Amino acid sequence: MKTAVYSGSFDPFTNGHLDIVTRASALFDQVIVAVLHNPSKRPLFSVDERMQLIAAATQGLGNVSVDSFQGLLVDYLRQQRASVIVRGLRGVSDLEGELHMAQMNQAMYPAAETVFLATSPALSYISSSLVKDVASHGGNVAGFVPAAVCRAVQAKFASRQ
Ligand code: COD
Repeated sequence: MKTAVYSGSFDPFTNGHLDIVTRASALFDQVIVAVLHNPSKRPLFSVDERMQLIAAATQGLGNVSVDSFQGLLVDYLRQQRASVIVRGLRGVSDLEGELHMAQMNQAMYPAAETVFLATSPALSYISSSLVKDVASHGGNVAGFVPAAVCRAVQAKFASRQ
């Protein structure tokens, strides 16, 4: 049984993230989408909100589950008996940071491999931070995020005005 972990901040979960999970679910027996709980950051969505939105977006994928973690990703992998870290690569700007993260994780936990999936070209410009920026200025983000995320993002910014 090959279990892969797709970890991230997912604040919020975008169509780019969904594309990576969908493709990873075809490669591995089980995929856990793991939301980092980072108390030092002030996210737009709480961990619970992010988990609910990811669960709604991935409900059609039978071997995908959603969880959260705190601390080191490699400790979470050990705990879940997972052996693969899935990451998405949007372009060369992602590469150096991602490479160092993969190498550090490998040094700490050699039993795990990081697998990079190249972003689908049509989705490579989408990022959580740009989605938040567009929505904060009243822009429509329907083309960039799953429908439930779009409603939730719009509601967040409407309640702040
Ligand atoms: N298309 C495809 N993939 C995408 C897109 C897109 N449009 N947008 C983002 N992605 C990919 C990213 O490249 C990434 O692989 C993944 O989706 C998640 O992205 P984010 O931005 O939500 O999450 P990150 O990159 O901030 O997540 C970082 C982690 C939480 C994974 C990392 O900080 C971590 O593991 N922290 C735990 C502490 C730890 O172990 N530290 C040591 C690390 S060596």
